[in-house]
Amino acid sequence: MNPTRTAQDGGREPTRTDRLLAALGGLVAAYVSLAVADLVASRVRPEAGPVLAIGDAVVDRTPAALKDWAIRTFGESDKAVLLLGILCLLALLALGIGLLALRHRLLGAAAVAVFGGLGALAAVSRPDSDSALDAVPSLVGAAAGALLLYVLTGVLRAPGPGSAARQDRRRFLVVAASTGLAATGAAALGRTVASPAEEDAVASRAAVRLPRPASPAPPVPAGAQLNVPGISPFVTPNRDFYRVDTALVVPKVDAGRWRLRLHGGGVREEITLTLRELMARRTVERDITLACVSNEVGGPYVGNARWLGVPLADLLREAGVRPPSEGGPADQLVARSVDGMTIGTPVEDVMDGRDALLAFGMNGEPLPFTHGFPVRMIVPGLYGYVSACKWIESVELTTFDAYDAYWVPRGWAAEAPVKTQSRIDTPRPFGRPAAGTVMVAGVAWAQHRGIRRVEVRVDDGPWQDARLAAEDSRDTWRQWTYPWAATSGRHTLTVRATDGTGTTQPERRTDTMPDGAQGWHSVVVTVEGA
Ligand SMILES: Nc1nc2c(c(=O)[nH]1)N[C@H]1C(S)=C(S)[C@@H](COP(=O)(O)O)O[C@H]1N2
Ligand SMILES: [Mo]
Repeated sequence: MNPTRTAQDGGREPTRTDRLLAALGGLVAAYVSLAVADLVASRVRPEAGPVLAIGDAVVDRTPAALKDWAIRTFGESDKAVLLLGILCLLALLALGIGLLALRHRLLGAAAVAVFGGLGALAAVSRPDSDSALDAVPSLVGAAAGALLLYVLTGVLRAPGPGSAARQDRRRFLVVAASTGLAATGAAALGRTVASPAEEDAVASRAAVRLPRPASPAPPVPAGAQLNVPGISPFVTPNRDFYRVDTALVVPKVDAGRWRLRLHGGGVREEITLTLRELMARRTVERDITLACVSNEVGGPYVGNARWLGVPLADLLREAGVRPPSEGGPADQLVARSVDGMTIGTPVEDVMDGRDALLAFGMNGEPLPFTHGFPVRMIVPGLYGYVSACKWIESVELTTFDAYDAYWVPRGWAAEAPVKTQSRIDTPRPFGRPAAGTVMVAGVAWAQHRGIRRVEVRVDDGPWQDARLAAEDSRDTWRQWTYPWAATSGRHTLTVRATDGTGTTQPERRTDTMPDGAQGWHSVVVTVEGA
């Protein structure tokens, strides 16, 4: 302890209680600054809040292998885990800053300001940040936090021994608690009262009237949906559809302000479309199964929906774009989203006659915000990260040589057709079905090639043909069942599929990185009874 400094500042010698309170003061100041920043951000732009901005910066700088691990380990909670980690780290720093402020009031306040500056920097350096206004939440929050810390430590260090010190501590606690409570209340209010921008987006979605498709999807064949408890439904309801993206806050786009820009190499004339103009074009409706490259064998990141949209190839032809096979200069189509995602798709695939869509409808309703409202891409046969750009705002024609889309420098393949997969949905792993006939059932997919055959094997027995549900289209998954005469004991069930080209899934499991997992899915169960 340095008595000179204390004397210099006119305060008494800090005790252990003072240090404890000072650390607490740091924590409260950090909390208040984040709450104030959150409140301001809720009025400006939710993504511009410091925690989210830092979170986004971390997401973009996370090595791909780590991110893939996070998706696999924490599933759709990966984002919550990341934010919790950031908050814990900030809390530790705040305790330290509180102690620092006890020694040097101004230095402590300055440290809070430095963190505010970092938050502001992260917010304005986001690819989707188009205004210096995004710095405001962090800066205002930091100013509030710095001021509070300055005041709190001032109270702790007021001169006077004994009973005066006790009074100071009481005052400290009253100021800390009341500011903390007030900030909490204000931030909570900010969260519940939608910002004007968000209200506009929600209203614009409610106002969308989907056009009647010029080319409707044929009705799903009666036999495509099997009546087996526990099987994945043929059509995945929107609320159950998996979600994978890098957005910490779901972008809420106002459809009235939305524009799609088509430009780049081989485009005769740049095209800009409003949603109304896009929906006025020739629309098609198709059932298409979407899968994520991060889906492990047997994993949940796959779903099937009825999409309504406009053929991307129509638009490209109209703009004068030719695929490479017709001598066009661009072999890569790069889609950009409002949140700065870039997704590269082979121009050849988009223009080879498959139903590559700019989709605005999903299972009969406008795209949910989480799935890309107002418009996203869907290309049958390609993993989502190389085809399914959500919240799309532009399409650029370029080459694979000239440009790497978001995931490519992070170690994922530039081109990634979907690999054939089959999954046992029921019985569940480590299930305990009763002896007798057990319906083994699941789904198999090989988008754009179709599924020709599914086989099931019990333990090391021979492969047996499963019964395939009717095929809806080769772009959709197919359900299958196998009635198994189950005998008691532990058994391993394994499935494999053969696609429309006659190729059977290889046995060996591979990693999801760099272009999708393959291998057979198996499930171990214990059959009970006779
Ligand atoms: N803007 C944007 N679009 C995106 C992504 C993203 O992170 N941002 N993720 C892609 C990935 S990896 C997949 S698998 C699909 C998932 O679409 P879904 O969330 O609607 O299921 O969206 C794709 N489109
Ligand atoms: Mo994905």
